Amino acid sequence: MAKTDIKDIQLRVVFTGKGTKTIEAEVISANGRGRAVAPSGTSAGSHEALAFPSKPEQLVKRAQDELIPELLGQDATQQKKIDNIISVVDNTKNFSHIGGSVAIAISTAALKCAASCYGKELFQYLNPKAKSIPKPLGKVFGGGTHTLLTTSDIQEILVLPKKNNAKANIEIMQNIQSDFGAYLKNKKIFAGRDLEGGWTAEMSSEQVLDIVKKLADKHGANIGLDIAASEFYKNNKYRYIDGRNLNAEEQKEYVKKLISKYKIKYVEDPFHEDDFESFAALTKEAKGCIICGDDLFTTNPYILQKGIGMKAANAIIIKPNQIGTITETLRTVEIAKRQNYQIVFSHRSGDTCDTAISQLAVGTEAQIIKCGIIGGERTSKLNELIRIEETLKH
Ligand code: 2PG
Ligand code: MG
Repeated sequence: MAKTDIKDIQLRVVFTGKGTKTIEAEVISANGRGRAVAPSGTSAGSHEALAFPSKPEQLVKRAQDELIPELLGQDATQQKKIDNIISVVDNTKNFSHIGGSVAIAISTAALKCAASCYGKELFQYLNPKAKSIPKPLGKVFGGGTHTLLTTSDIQEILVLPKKNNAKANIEIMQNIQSDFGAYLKNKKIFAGRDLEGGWTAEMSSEQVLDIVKKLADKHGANIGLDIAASEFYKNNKYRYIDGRNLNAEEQKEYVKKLISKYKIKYVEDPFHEDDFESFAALTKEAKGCIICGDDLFTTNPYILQKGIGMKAANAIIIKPNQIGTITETLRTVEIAKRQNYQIVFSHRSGDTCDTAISQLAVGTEAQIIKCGIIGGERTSKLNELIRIEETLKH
């Protein structure tokens, strides 16, 4: 048995920060090992891999019976082959047999095992030439399905700091977050935290944006939005809590108004997940703004190709668990880069302290990483960026 051959794979059920169960995988070879946990989404796109077709415990049992025997003895450095075996054993289009969470946990753990066999960090193993750190994009305020307590339909009001240094940028996000907290306290606004540690309160999106804009200007950041519009699109209209029911054209005008009023630099999912036409129109009209597809593309190379053909968006969210394997994730990244789409690696609202996305973001030379502001399981990913930055300087 070669030193990089897989000699054991362990699977277990663990928890995300949201409190839901998920899958952890450990892939072990003679001289390396890798551990990875599948994150899970709340506002999941309908074209994503099916994370949990059965209970997590049943998925572990199924993988132990059907998948792991096929993977034992395989070379951990042969990522494509490993991912192909996972897909063949699953034998569905969206991992609805083996489970997307099992697939991405094993696939990522195999990659980490391969990197550790060579004594390298994942980003270096993936790309020895990688040398830049993505800018962090962090959520200050949560609305929509990420919270119980809000009058903001927009799921995420984000900030994108302007410095070229991970630590300085993380500090800027933190300062904005804590100043926003001070504002809430001062105004005696009853507030809580959303699923990703963002503030949440009974405030409208525009009330929040008025404050965040001032704080972003003060600390040196731009503003971003994840509208997650599929979540409030019902019977052909965007249905806002304040009673507005907007058609696609009106939604586009409203988003454009927000972009110009608050000088917004990043807008994710401004329309529902199948409306490529409106994405294309906004991308054309909102010059200079990053228009990013998350639920629109679901990290799927075929759906991305369709978007490229229609000129929909100029950036893509990359969430490995949306597509289920590292091979397909990297394929989507390559296609996007060839078309000059910006790459935005992203966590999920149900996440853990796994730091793979920080490593993958650097390894693929992504421009942006969206993994929240300091707090809970987001801290691990942000601190990992600081460590990687230090490695890159030496
Ligand atoms: C999103 C994400 C992460 P979820 O919509 O971009 O912020 O949320 O994981 O719930 O899909
Ligand atoms: Mg999103």
